[in-house]
Amino acid sequence: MSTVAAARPTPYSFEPASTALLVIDMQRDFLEPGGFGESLGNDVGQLRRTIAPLAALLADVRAAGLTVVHTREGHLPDLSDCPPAKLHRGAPSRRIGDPGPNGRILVRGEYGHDIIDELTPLPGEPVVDKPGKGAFHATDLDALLRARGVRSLLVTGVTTEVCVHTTVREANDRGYECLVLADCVGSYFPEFHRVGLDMIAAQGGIFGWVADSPQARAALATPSVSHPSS
Ligand code: TIU
Repeated sequence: MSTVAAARPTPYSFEPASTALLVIDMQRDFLEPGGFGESLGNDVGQLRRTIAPLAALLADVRAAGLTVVHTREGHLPDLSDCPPAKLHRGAPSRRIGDPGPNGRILVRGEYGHDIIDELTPLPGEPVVDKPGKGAFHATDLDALLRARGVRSLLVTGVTTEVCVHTTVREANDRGYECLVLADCVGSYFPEFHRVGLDMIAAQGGIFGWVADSPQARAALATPSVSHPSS
């Protein structure tokens, strides 16, 4: 058993063998110019501070042998899985499916849809393609996690108040215990980031727990003996 004592609102304990690191949508389309994030009017540079701590966490998690699952938001080339309201979002001529410097915006198989070089998945690490904001909606993520016996999720990626929040809410309702790592999630809006994290930990941890990644890495490095509650 590992415990992140400094997690809020209470210490967070997890069994590494039944824990997965979830890396949400660290795609060029959200982190680099010319993609979906920028087409919505956002400063994509806001998200880059997550890359270094996430790369360090990923290295430790891989070394500890935890399950690692990556997700990518995007759509089929014919856009048949993209709701009209989502399709019409953003600046005209720079919408989902339109050509951009990294290929067609938010379309599966395009360069911009793929994960940034710094966080490239290793062979064997599942990459879940999702059409929505939540990683459980219209995907096999739940089945994939259950097949591996995963009960706890270390949650990272972008953006804090959109895909991370939606996924944590979905996971919480499915019984997963989520620790969101504050320095490894990012938003285009610093205020939404801060409040988004507060919302997760408020009301006694209504959706989960929040901590910084160095605290989680320290917990992984110093597992304690499990004391089953009576
Ligand atoms: N727009 C925004 O903040 N995010 C998204 O559209 N997708 C994700 O968060 N991945």
